[in-house]
Amino acid sequence: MSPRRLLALFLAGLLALPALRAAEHTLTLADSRGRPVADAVVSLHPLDQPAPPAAQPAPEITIAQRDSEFVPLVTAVRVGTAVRFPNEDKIQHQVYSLSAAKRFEVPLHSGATAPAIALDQPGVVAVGCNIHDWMRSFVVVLDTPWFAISGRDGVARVSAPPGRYRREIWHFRLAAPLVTEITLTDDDAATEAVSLTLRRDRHPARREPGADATYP
Ligand SMILES: [Cu+2]
Repeated sequence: MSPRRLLALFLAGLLALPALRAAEHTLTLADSRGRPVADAVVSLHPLDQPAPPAAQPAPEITIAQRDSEFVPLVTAVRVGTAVRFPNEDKIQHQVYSLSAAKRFEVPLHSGATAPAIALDQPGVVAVGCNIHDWMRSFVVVLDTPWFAISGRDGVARVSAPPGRYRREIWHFRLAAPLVTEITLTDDDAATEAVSLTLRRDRHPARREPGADATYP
């Protein structure tokens, strides 16, 4: 095939792609006192057309155990993603979840020997360690490719094709996800400020070895 014909085919292919347009949806998340809220998951669920199929083969992510903490604290993935739990510590951890979206228990393990867990249903998978009750991590499993996690500045930026969406904002300190219907347009450049009412974090705090709560 001649180079010119190849080029013509390539250009025709480009024109045939319908969903190259993307609108950018930017949110600034703050708590009721105006402080930025990090680790919120913003997801856009299309109302007018089905979400495009997920990538094959399904991607794999890792959540490390490092210095007796899970890293990262919050992850967002698409349904079908697999997660591994490499242990970077010298001590062992026993990773588990009791969440309806995925129940599992990884046996005591060291290094990268833990098997991959397939996240095959949408929902929030809360991960803990049976030995260290302060350790926790959240995996938000989504049936859409359009999502983002807010940074330390509280900003989350999602690119998606123009259209109508159900927007969900999840945070582990929200009593329930905040759900709104939105419409994205090509020239949507506005930043929306959203105030979140966060509950008190009642998770067990970490106690350092040798620390004594009676004598601070
Ligand atoms: Cu542990």
